[in-house]
Amino acid sequence: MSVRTPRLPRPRHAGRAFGAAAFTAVAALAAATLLPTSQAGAAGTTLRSLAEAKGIYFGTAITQSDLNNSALTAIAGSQFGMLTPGNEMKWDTTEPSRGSFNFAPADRIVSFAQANSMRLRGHTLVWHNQLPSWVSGLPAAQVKAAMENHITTEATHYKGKLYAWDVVNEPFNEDGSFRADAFYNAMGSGFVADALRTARAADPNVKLYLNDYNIEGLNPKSDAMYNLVKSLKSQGVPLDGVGFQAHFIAGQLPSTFKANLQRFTALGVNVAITELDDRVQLPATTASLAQQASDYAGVVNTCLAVTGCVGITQWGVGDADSWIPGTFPGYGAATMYDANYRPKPAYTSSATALGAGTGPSPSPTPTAPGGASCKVTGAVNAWNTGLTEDLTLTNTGPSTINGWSLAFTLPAGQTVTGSWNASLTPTTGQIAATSLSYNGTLAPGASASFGFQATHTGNTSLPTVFSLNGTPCATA
Ligand code: G2I
Repeated sequence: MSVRTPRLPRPRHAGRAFGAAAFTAVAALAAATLLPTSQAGAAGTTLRSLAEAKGIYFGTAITQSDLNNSALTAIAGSQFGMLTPGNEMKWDTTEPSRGSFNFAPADRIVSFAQANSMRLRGHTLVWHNQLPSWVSGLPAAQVKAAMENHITTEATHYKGKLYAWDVVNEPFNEDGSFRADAFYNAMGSGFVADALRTARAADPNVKLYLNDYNIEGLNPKSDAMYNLVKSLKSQGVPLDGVGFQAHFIAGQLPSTFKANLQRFTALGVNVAITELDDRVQLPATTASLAQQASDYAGVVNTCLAVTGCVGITQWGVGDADSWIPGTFPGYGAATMYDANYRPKPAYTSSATALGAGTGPSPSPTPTAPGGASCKVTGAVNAWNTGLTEDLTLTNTGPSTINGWSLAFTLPAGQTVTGSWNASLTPTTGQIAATSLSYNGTLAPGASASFGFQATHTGNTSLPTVFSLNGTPCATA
């Protein structure tokens, strides 16, 4: 898949969508209805829908044991649209002894993501940490083959299922020198290009990332990453993006964050915030949580301001799930949800930065030929043989719509297997999606979001023409 160049106009949404206006509609109804307002944090909106309306994603990380926590999974599955397994795709779990692979724990997280129509970031193929001792104990001459086999086997197992892979994690020391780990010691800095090429050979469509911490601002470590990316791009090595972990301390967002992200996108790669948290000294105070809220808004605003910033992932769902207290004694409360999964000020500030409460975009709504009074926006999330499609219908006319039936043609090979917030019939060809009892009334400017799951035989495109009660709708 080609790299999205930073100069392309929005949308920067990684799924396919119609165009810039695709995400200016009112936030989707779907996910928020799964939670009481107190847990969702904002009635009728979710971080996921708000982020997607801005053309980016909001994600989180969970571990296998988190799947047993219903409060956590309810939030993960509704508020977030991207999921990273916290530990389960790392080498110590996936290949604990040479040639013996175990994907069961990560597969459970992949299933959870698919069940909730979330995309996935794979984390991570090559990393010095959580690396089994059999790898670090190998003679140097055998490390390359072991690394390539590990990447090939794991990336093949998840081929077509992931949005992105953190192919190499944390290759640099703080001074910008390469970390002297098993891979660097055996192969020199060329291990990075070799890892990227091996991953690309295994999965031609997944986005390939390098990921590191303390590279958010301009400093020697981010300079090293910048120079590496520049060199890899000039050699034609497959590389789609750079992940900035963003493990921040409240009040210490680097002032050069935006400028730094922009110098990376200028190299022709995407950037993503991959492990966001913002630790405060314990016990947290009203003031420290207010600072944290301001920091979270700063991160959201920075990503929104940088074309080519595709999304933000928080590391863990709530404060109870965070790695921070265990690693930085005296610090914690680093996420947007408290220990009881109640949204904190950082949740509200993030949602506000994403446009919550501002209603439909004030920009003029494009009109289709023939004076359409509707607009349809959508995005597809596809894997091997399946896809989900999220559609939003907006009433752009002056009168209230009472009951709608949206007609479109499914691309050849797609067969509907399920739907939400609309009834779809038949399952192939010319489809009518009809409103349900609770979403048929659309006042001027109002939207209804619905979607469906389908199987496909290779063509994963969106339908191109939609008509509402017989009149064509604008799509961009
Ligand atoms: O350390 C925070 C993150 C920094 N960037 C890369 C991430 O992959 C990393 O994640 C953390 C996990 O959140 C922790 O859960 O990586 C840690 C290890 O490097 C993970 O901690 C480990 C514990 O150290 C082990 O004792 C434990 O067995 O988690 C393991 C599985 O629960």
